[in-house]
Amino acid sequence: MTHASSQLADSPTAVTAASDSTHTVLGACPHDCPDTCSMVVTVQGGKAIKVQGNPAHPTTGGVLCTKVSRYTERTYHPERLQYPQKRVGPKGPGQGAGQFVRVSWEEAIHDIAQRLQAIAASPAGPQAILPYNYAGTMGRVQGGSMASRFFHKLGASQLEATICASAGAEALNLTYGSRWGMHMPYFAESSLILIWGSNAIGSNLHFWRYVMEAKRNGAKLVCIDPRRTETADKCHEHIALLPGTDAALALGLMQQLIVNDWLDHDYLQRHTEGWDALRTHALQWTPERVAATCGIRAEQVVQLAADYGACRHSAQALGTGHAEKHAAIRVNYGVQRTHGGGNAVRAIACLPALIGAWRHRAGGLLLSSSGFAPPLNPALEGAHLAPATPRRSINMSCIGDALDPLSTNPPSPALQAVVVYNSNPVAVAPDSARVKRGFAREDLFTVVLEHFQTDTADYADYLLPATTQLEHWDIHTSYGHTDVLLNRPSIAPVGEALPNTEIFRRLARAMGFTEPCFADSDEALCRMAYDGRVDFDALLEHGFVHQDLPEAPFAQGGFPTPSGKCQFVSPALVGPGNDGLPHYLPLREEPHPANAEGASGGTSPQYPLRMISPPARNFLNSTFVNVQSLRKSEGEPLVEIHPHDAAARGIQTGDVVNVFNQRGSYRVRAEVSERARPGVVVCLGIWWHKDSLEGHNINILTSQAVTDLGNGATFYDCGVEVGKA
Ligand SMILES: Nc1nc2c(c(=O)[nH]1)N[C@H]1C(S)=C(S)[C@@H](COP(=O)(O)OP(=O)(O)OC[C@H]3O[C@@H](n4cnc5c(=O)[nH]c(N)nc54)[C@H](O)[C@@H]3O)O[C@H]1N2
Ligand SMILES: Nc1nc2c(c(=O)[nH]1)N[C@H]1C(S)=C(S)[C@@H](COP(=O)(O)OP(=O)(O)OC[C@H]3O[C@@H](n4cnc5c(=O)[nH]c(N)nc54)[C@H](O)[C@@H]3O)O[C@H]1N2
Ligand code: SF4
Ligand SMILES: [Mo]
Repeated sequence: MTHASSQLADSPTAVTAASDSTHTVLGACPHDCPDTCSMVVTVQGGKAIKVQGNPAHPTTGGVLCTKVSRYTERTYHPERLQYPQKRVGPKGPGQGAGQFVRVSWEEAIHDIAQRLQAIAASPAGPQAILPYNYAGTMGRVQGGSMASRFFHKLGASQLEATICASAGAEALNLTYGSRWGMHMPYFAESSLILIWGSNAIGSNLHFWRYVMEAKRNGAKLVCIDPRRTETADKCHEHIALLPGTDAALALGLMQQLIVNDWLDHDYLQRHTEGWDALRTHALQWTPERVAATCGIRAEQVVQLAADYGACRHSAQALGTGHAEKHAAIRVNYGVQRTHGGGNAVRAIACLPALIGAWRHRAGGLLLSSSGFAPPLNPALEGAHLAPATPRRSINMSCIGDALDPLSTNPPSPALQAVVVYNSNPVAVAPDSARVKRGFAREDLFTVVLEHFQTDTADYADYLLPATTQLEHWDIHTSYGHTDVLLNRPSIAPVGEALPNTEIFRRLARAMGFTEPCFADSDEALCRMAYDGRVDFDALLEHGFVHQDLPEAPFAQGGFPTPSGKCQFVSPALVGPGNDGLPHYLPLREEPHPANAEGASGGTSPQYPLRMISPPARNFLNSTFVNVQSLRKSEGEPLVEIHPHDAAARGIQTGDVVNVFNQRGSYRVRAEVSERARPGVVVCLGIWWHKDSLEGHNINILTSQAVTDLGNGATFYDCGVEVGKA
């Protein structure tokens, strides 16, 4: 680990200064975004007045996205939760419901501890308690640490973290052995960039800066996305394939690389495993078959393969001064939210090895860089406090099933308490009718740690005010770049808000947990997270440290798999009925009755449209939806529908429509637009249920079925029909 170089003379430093002076404090953006920006917070008279990008941090480059530039508006929002509250009235939103009274911290902590203790001591035992948390903050300290220690010591059920990235993560682990990939800055040197299942301008802005640099240098940009996004607008080619068909496209590219011999035979032979089997498999995917499967033209497949094949490397050419072209793939999580999402990522992840793209730092693929993070100190999470007997895990993507009193497959013992922090499951988890019915259970004790009264908070028995990133310490790694960042508090907590850590510290004390680790301070937690492996003094001084890592991680192979090779065939998957190769698996809710899977109940001909619901640019999942300036930019919830599909249903822009399927009905205004391709409707962003026309957001329609790998959520595998309301 090297120090950050202090490039600027006026590089900002943290000051804990007199209250009326102006000073700046270095922080880190806490949001679930691959960019993990370094922030400079300007504080005047004890109030944060500005949040800006740190110019000294290379990937941040002094720029934040619009959302986080508005961080002070969110922090000082008039609806910010400022003191602990206890529900009086019924659970949930609506008339007479969602009502709370103010209580003291002492009362709240005492009462919650008593309730949890009673459940833990009952015959059901502590596994009737479930923590539900995700990436409201990506910080290691406010996102884990004290809370993890608390739930380990308690012996609560564990939460299987699948709602976002587990299919793709598992796919990379199986193919490369870890979540490694290209470094973002080297995309600036690439000759061909495939932006595959990513709306980079909206959700990975700092990566997009490198893409723009490559474009200026003559690179060709290809966007592979069912929706014509703002990113697609700026690329040279847009391949608007049907959702969930990416594996077919990847296999079709391989077929063309093989028949035209655009292969790096030396790389394949030295650094890959299972090539003969993959070769035979891929040869079945002719451009015509791919075109029919993906809903695109065969020429698009042929052209893309030719562009990719033109970047073939060879051991001989490298180092001879012969100009090489470098093909880079930025694949993102958009491709892994369908039934076959894991296989799709595996198929795409094989491509760079076929042409030896990994030989140069400007070639290869990036999904996640999180495997490059220094290993976390296990003591931070306190796994040693856990009971010796194994505990069950509850899949967070199926929280509806786990809580719903009408569930046909309820967990045993039944869940009696849920403690929610850093997440808004009522808004973000699939199949929300069942999620809501679960959280509405009168016999469920629900504690929510939050900044705002979210959809989930409406169901809380206790609603506890948490601090924001400006008010607490934290330490961060990234899944886009590879630096480590420190966040220092810049202001005192708003109202009576407390950091998650402090809330769990107090709960631990009230529960009688006496281990000394429950007294660690937040700064101590930051110091111990990567102790020894990250220079904490450098973090304090610069806000970030850079890790020294290989520029081209797989240039000489060296994949962290058991064989050291890129695994086209995954030995871990081989078994009865599984050849271990990446396959195209149709959507579970595939509307074509002709599909082979149809016979086994996979078709839903009465729901002929495929719905996707990717991120909105001005929101971060369900965060920022209540920030007025951002909501104004985003407008209102919409369903985008292609003119052909709209005409067939007599729908015009501005009409209120029902989008519906077997799980529910979502009332929303239609926008007739060619941003949606035929057969696909698009609903951007996770609006709050309570802000939508009939009190339901998009997740009223999505399903709790899980992906082929990693038990992930299948948000974009969702058959629907649309009709005028
Ligand atoms: N502004 C903003 N930024 C965000 C977020 C946000 O909500 N708002 N969310 C953050 C989080 S939690 C995450 S996980 C990441 C998400 O990061 P990504 O998954 O990269 O999300 P997007 O950039 O929207 O890209 C998803 C794209 O995939 C497309 N897509 C949908 N289905 C398919 C498919 O089957 N195949 C292909 N090829 N494309 C498909 C969608 O149309 C969309 O344009 O972004 C993070 N950044
Ligand atoms: N239909 C559909 N649904 C989706 C997706 C999709 O593409 N389509 N995307 C999915 C994905 S990729 C993800 S990652 C999930 C995201 O789901 P979540 O991780 O639940 O993300 P958010 O909706 O941003 O909610 C985070 C909450 O944490 C709170 N929070 C932030 N910081 C703190 C803190 O320090 N302390 C406490 N106590 N609270 C804090 C915020 O106020 C916010 O309400 O949603 C998933 N849901
Ligand atoms: S949300 Fe992403 S782009 Fe915006 S400031 Fe945070 S890390 Fe940077
Ligand atoms: Mo996510």
